Amino acid sequence: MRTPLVMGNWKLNGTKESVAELLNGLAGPAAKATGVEVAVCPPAIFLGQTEALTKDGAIEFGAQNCDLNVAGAFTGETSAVMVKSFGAKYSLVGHSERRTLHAETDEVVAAKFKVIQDNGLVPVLCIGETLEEREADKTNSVVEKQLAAVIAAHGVAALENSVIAYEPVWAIGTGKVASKEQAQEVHAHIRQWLAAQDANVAAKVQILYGGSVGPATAAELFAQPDIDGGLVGGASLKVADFTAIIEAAQ
Ligand code: G2H
Repeated sequence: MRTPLVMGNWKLNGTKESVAELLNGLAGPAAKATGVEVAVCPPAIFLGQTEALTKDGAIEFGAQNCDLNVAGAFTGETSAVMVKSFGAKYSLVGHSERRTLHAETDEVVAAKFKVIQDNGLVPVLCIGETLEEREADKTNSVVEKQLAAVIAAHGVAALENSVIAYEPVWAIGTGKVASKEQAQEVHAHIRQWLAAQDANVAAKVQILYGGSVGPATAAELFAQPDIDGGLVGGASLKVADFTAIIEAAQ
């Protein structure tokens, strides 16, 4: 009942030329894909180009981050209003690289979640534990705390019109993908924990897995009952790999 979503997170990669090559290369495979939503999150500077090259609607797109403010004296930032004006559907929020490299706390992430949603975009809320936290058996409590910050600020119903991406930090960009069992266990926990608060939200919300997803691992991950697709970094930068991952979700 939940449509799988395969979303590329390009991070800080690309040039005008490589973006054109990648989007033109993905256009055919995305148009042919059935039963799966395809999206990419380019760096903000490429949003206009992405809008122009995805006119057929087969590929949705979003930002990787939005500022807390929608306009004003905030040099270097990008606002949800700007992102929306390019026809974007999504914005990532709380990616672990933002949390660690830009000191975004749970509270900041919760506030950004609301700004993104209030301006007509679907927030893709990224959560996940570090290796240290996993080894200390804190995985469940960490993801609960990250979700609880959004729920405390905006209510559980706010998650209905959002996507959750579970990305164990130890699996991000490391080549160490969580096993299908490890990922499913956390996804199921997230869904059950949400269901205790709102069964409807828990049943509807797409929970993506992220962390070194590649063509070799995508199918078994996506076959898990509580994994509704993937947030894909490195492998989303290659037409052949991302195409294979889209196919694995069908
Ligand atoms: C996790 C993921 C995309 P990668 O950050 O968000 O990146 O697939 O390169 O681990």
